Amino acid sequence: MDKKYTAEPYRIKMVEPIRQTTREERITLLEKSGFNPFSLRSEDVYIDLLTDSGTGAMSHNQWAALMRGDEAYAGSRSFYRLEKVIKDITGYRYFIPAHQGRGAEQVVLPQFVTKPGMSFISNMHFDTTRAHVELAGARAIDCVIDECFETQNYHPFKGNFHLERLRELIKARGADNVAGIIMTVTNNSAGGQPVSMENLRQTSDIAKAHDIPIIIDGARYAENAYFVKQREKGYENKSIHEISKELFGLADVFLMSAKKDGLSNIGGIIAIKEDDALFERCRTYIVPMEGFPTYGGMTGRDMEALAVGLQEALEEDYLRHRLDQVRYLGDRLRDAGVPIQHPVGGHAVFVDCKTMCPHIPFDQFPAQSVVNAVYLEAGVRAVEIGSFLLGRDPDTKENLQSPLELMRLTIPRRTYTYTHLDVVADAVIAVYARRNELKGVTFEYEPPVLRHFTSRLKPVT
Ligand code: PLI
Repeated sequence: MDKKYTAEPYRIKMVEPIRQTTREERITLLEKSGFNPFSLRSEDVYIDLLTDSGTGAMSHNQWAALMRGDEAYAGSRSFYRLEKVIKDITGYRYFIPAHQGRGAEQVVLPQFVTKPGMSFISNMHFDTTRAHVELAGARAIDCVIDECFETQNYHPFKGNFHLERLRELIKARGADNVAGIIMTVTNNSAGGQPVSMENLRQTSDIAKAHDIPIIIDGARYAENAYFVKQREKGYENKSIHEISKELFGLADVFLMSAKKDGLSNIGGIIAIKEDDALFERCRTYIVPMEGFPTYGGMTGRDMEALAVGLQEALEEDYLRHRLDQVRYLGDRLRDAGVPIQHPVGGHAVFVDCKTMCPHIPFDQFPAQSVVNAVYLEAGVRAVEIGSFLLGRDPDTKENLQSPLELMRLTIPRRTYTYTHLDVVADAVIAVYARRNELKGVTFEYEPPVLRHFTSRLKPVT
């Protein structure tokens, strides 16, 4: 393992105490949570790796920018400042704010669903994106390369579209039944895996040849651009800004959960390249759903913080450290034999719990068992991305089997140190050592939708 790591490109100005609990306390807390760490109080978590969404630390410049917030209902100065930054980054003509990524999805995606029987095709839909596709009356089809599911094998761009399958899908369904092609960068659901520019270009060419709109789901577009710079020939000497601009040039619409690479605690972005009619429709819909088009559910101060955060997230010193933290945790686990999605992606280490615990069947949720064991071990909260999250077939009501059973150790931006990551690694390695003793879980209460958030579980005896 490369023991060296990139030191923090920042120093600490303010601290937030976190508390370690005892194992006895955690046994009680986990039981009370229904063996579902979503129901834990954050103060009972020592290191919180549930998500990188809205959990990052803001810089002093962001905190200072908050004070400039103009809270005018209409025409806020803060809106115009943010609009300028977004136009500069994307090169697009139009911007509408939303309260977060799913707010942007609920306004934009239905605009492309013009008749029954339509589908969106993505390398991989994130769960809220899938939900909004379905709520709009369309189907969500994933079309990622097979290497994405081979966790132990190296591939530099496991988020890539399967181009041949994409062509076949368009042919089989008919281009006018494809509502849009959604490029998820990075591909969150299978490991924060990047998509190469070459693959994005070819995907864009296919879409354009069939007159299909292209939408970027770019919550982590800056991390993707950094991977392109590191791994793709011809991009070594380009800036992250230039690489990102090239990505935006391939698409028609950019949707973003600004809670990730916007380095903000809240916020969403709708940016439209040049389609005046689409912009007018979205501007109309944003009002009843999110708010007036110059705030869209955000406060003026949050727009100010986002305007600064978007620019900071493109800085190479920041990105180098950010991705090296993830790499460091991944290396520590791999060196100890823990199976992970390899190579690690941009925002998290994904532990392959199907390989780790083959004795636990998919419908007893092996990754959820590992998540619970890691909490008991050290108060570290991770999240299951597998069959528990996937849910049931809407028709048969049978549990769907996910191709991967993953525990996501998601690293918030600028928040934890390498020492914290050592605590995480030690906990996961300790759980791995006694993986054969882990037992599955089953339902005590199962809600009808998005069950992973509020289910109560119990260990299988
Ligand atoms: O959580 P939102 O509504 O701001 O964004 C939804 C969303 C859209 N696309 C992608 C790729 C996401 O990762 C995403 C949210 N992700 C969360 C909450 C996560 O924990 O990964």
